[in-house]
Amino acid sequence: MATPGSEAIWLWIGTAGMFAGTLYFVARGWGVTDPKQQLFYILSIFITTIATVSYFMMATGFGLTQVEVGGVMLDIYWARYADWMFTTPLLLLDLALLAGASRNTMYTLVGLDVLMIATGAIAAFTASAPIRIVWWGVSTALLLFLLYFLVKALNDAADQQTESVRSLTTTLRNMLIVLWLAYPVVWILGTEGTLGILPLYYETAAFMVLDLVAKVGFGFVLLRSHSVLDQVGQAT
Ligand code: RET
Repeated sequence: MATPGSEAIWLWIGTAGMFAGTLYFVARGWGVTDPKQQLFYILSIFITTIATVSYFMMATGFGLTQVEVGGVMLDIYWARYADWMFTTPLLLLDLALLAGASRNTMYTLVGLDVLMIATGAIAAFTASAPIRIVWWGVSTALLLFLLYFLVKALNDAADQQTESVRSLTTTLRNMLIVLWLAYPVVWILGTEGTLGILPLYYETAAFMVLDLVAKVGFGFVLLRSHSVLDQVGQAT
């Protein structure tokens, strides 16, 4: 267990933001009785609850460790990877369920995603700088393939949806693509990438903003209209 530096401010803001998002989803979902709608609330609430725990762990230093790379000690927030390992599959499930994608599509998306996060975590813990970059490349390749597969699978499912479900699916899909592509960029520019471009303070701020938009922002857009969620699974 190490002590966070000045970047702790962003981790506390992240904790507060994830907690506020959780409370909002719980309050909004309180009276929802339709099981189909409840499932989207359950997923969204778990996503922000896991992130609240993870941010609190990081802010208090439990989620922080150090890795020696080329004689330099890097501060590595390992709790991020534990969070992402669970929350990114849940985000993909949210979108796949909304789109009415098949079970096989869901398994494939989750499988690719778990591999992407696992290889990203290996990158973060590797002692050799060049090998870190190789793992980063493997993880990024998996992300690109995942996004390609996602677009294709959602397109294939599109003709079975009502117009408003299709439009919400497209909005969330586009949000997901833009936000998720930013993660490997922040990683490689940040301390993990060992190129020394983005100091830990700014990197932590960037991940915090991305995490908040990708979880709370995504859930907010998803749960905004109950009448749209009502139409999930209805053919046009
Ligand atoms: C890592 C390591 C380097 C390569 C790649 C990565 C991708 C991470 C992603 C994370 C998404 C997180 C989300 C969190 C929600 O709050 C692991 C940084 C490709 C895509 C959406």
